[in-house]
Amino acid sequence: MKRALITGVTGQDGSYLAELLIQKGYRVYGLIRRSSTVPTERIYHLGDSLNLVSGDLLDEKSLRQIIEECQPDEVYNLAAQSFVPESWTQSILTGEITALGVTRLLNAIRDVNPQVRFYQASTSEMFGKAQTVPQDEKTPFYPRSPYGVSKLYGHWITVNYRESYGMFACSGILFNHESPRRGREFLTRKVTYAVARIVAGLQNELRLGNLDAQRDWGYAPDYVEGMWRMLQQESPEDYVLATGETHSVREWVDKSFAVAGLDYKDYVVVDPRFVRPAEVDLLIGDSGKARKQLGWNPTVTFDELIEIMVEADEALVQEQEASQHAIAALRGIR
Ligand code: NAP
Ligand code: F7E
Repeated sequence: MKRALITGVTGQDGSYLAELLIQKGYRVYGLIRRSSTVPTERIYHLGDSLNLVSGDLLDEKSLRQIIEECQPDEVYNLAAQSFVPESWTQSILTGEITALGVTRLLNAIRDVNPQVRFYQASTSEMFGKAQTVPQDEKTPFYPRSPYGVSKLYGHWITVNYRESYGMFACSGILFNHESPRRGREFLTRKVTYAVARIVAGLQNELRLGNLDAQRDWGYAPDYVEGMWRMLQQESPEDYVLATGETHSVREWVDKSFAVAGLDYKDYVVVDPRFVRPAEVDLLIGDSGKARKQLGWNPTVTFDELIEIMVEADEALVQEQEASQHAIAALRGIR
């Protein structure tokens, strides 16, 4: 039985990757950081098939202990401060987790078992002010946020440990990927959740920032499959995963409202509070290398992704409303 450790297991990708590896017969360990609240909403359904271990990317000793205890064959480093706007307000913390956290984890692996196969969650945000269109593994980087800069460090330290110490370390340069498990602060989910609340009569306005940015949006479960495939190759390499299509934020908004039979212009207000100090204007990936070498292909189209997310949020809002009503009824309020 192969053993895998996933950092960031409570996040969108971590939860899908844990499901995938459990399904493939792995013994899966998920690193979870100490919190006074319970951040296990996305992995609760996995029950005892997922083994939770306590640690933090800020604490190298905890990482070394975990590698010693779990003896993983593969480590997937998905943990990060991943919300771009927050990286301006918490720039040092973002660097500590998203940049230096990678070195801490690589050091721990190297000390305990340098044969471990390592996946680093790199990002299209490293292309930032994109120097070529589309972007592939050879496109020069030009990050536009403290998050992008931190991820670029994580990317290069992964390449460097591969070249310096012969470690099996891969960097997956993933373009935006979304799902009903996406955090509600990210654009796609912020919009689909708002649409569901508007349909339910709970909200009548949605405040957004720049509607003109363009992104290459795919479906998260497809992307975790690509991560796994990278670690099954004979030699460690870096790969871009992307759909090869780009769409504007406005298009995402327009189509999400249209799925519910609404016109976004009746609800969306542009609010400068959500405009970033520096924007990534246009991302579109060329994943030709991954398609050829990994046999990887995205399976969900842009329109299908929007439908999946709007429908999931409509169901979620109905569920939330029903439980609110049930609680209120129990208290004799209604
Ligand atoms: P996410 O939902 O924001 O999840 C981030 C995870 O990191 C959470 O489990 C979080 O734990 C954990 N984490 C944060 N700080 C930590 C620390 N100090 N120690 C240990 N764990 C910590 O992110 P995602 O969308 O799943 O993305 C997964 C990874 O891929 C991230 O590294 C992201 O930057 C990268 N990426 C994402 C995309 C995308 O489109 N989704 C594209 C390219 C790259 P808590 O639950 O405790 O907060
Ligand atoms: O923004 C614009 C915003 O926050 C997308 C992370 O997973 O993908 C993600 O980073 C676009 C940007 O994602 C709002 O300005 C307009 O142009 O959903 P987002 P992101 O910044 O692309 C990459 C690949 C990662 O690696 C990151 O970890 O939408 N936008 N109005 C808005 N965005 C947000 N969040 N909120 C708005 O109100």
